[in-house]
Amino acid sequence: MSLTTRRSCRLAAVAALSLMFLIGCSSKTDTAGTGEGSGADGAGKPVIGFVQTGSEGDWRKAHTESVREAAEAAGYELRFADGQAKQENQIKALSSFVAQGVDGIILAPLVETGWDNVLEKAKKRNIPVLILDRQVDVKDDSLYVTYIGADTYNEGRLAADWLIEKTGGKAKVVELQGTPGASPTINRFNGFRDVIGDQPGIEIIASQSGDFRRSKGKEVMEAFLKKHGDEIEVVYAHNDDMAIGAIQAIEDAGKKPGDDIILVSIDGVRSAFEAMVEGKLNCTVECNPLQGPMAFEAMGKILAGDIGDMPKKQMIKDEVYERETAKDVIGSRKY
Ligand code: GYE
Repeated sequence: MSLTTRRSCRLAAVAALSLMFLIGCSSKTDTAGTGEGSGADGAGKPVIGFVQTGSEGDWRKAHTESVREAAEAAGYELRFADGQAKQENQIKALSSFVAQGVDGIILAPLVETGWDNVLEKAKKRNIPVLILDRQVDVKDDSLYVTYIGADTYNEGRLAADWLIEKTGGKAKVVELQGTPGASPTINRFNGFRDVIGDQPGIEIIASQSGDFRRSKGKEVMEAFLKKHGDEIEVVYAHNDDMAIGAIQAIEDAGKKPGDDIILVSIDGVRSAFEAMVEGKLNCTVECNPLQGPMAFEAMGKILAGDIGDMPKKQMIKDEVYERETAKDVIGSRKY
């Protein structure tokens, strides 16, 4: 689409939105619905709509902050939409950003599937979409420009490698899964299993979703302890928040987390390092949430039309941290 066509489309969208406001039908998807024109229409800064999953835990807080800060540093106007853990909210916010004619969209998708229709809308309007943090499973890959995030499949593998090393390949494990259908849940589930597959001594005796939340992690762990009691030797949690919830449940049951029950989780947030320093968490596999700078560097290139050699997937590298060395590194952690 030519620049003039895009601009007139944008103006049409702004006009349509103004009409919506006039007839008293304002969009309630929080800040997504400001209805102002984009930078290209004269307001100055390019406008990016950011659709976030929600605010399920410490990792997400750091992620949102990183995107906000990077947008400001790179001179963008960021319109923020909080999906509040519902895909339908995220889809509404995306449609609203398309109607506003923003210059670009960053989507952190709650779940992997169900995005084809709304992404087609953005494509039709020539609005580039960058997928951040979690992946999408769409029929047509040209519906987004690039994906930037962690290699969550590898994180699952790293957690399993660590566990085999730690236990000599013998353990009864309970697993706290993330949000059902989310790419990190699927990948951390599969990555872990692909590594323990040839370890007959490692057995997953229970596995359930704790929705990446501390409170839910505690609740599910309480149920696991009730049902399996002393049988449980290891907790594998798809994120640190759920592991911290599990630590509380283990303590409430009169056991010593980190010693009576080994815990390995993923993210590497500050509270996990604190738990490791206290000896209650044994290992965390890092998943870096500070993805804002990479996202805006890519967005800058996208808006400049410089995407010739841009990879479809841009993965951030992660490290493994153990409780034995946590006190030496906690001071240098950035989130
Ligand atoms: O591990 C978890 C958050 O999508 C990789 O989402 C992210 C995950 C992260 O809720 O803590």
